[in-house]
Amino acid sequence: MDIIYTDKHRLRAAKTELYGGELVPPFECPERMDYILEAIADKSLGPIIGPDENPKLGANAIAAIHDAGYLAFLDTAWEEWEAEGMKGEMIPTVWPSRSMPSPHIPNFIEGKLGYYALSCETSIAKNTIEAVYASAQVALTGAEMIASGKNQLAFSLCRPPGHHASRDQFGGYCFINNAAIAAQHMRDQGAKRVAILDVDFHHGNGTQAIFYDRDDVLFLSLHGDPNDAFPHFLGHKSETGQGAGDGFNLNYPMPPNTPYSTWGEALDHAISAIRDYAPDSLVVSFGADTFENDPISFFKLKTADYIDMGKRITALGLPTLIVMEGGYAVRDIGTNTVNFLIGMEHRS
Ligand code: SP5
Ligand code: ZN
Repeated sequence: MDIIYTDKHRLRAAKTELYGGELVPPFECPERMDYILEAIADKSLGPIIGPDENPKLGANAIAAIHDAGYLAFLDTAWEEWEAEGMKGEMIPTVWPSRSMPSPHIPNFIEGKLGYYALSCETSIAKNTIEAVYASAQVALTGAEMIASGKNQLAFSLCRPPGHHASRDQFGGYCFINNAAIAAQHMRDQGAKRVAILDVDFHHGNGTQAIFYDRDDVLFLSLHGDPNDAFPHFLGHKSETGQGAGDGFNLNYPMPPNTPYSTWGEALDHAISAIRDYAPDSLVVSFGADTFENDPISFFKLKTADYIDMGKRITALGLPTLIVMEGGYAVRDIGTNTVNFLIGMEHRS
């Protein structure tokens, strides 16, 4: 399977994450990619190829999915922060919260930071945005390979991840929604319907919000119940889409300690919904944070389960782009991710 990857992810090297009232080294760290690459080499998967260098590839998709003001904020955020003499990394301290509805966009960087943030564990640091755009390019290159018919399968090894990023908010370690821009690019290149299956432990709130009123992109997410897990304020079963998108959003929230047997039943349900939708292509938002030893998550999937997961999804027989999302049990992320890829390669 072609694997799209660039070392530019290393530019995303924040030193801080606000966790449990302390500033800790971020769970979403560069070493995640090293362990995945090592496991890929061990199993001789590949080839590993760099992203397309054409800066226009997928530019329309990024502009279609994200708000222009948000993108402009990301572009200059760090400079504005430094210019104010701030000593640490960018962590928001104020939001337009429920008691301050209908906000204006402030001029001052601390106000803008809160306006465009959906959570505050995701510190913005120097060069973060360069890595974000490189990650988007990795996603778009994979989308192009599927859309052009060159590939039936491809793996965009994106870092930073994307599925928590909405049209105009970053958070949950995400800035540009890689899966969403990939799906949009497939649509722009002629796919009539695209399905996005999100199997990261966390609900793909950004992806859901982006496509919530659309029927040309079916979104399905299996995740920790938002009553108990990040992002807490989206991902309930009752959220099924609106307007033209009514019926085209499917959530499968599951409780703490869910084993693969139960998780797999939800997967089978999602797979049959995708089959009924009959999309031209599939995007899988893959996170390895469903693993039993993930430090911030609570499902109980085991290493061998990822092979079976891949086999079940690939049985759909759809042209499929896999996009990397989360996974924080760093020593096991390589084996678990590669097992999923091996399962995905079982095609008849
Ligand atoms: C892409 C992705 O996987 N993003 C995840 C972002 C999660 N950020 C918030 C983490 C808060 C975790 N609290 C867990 C308490 C466990 N004892
Ligand atoms: Zn996650």
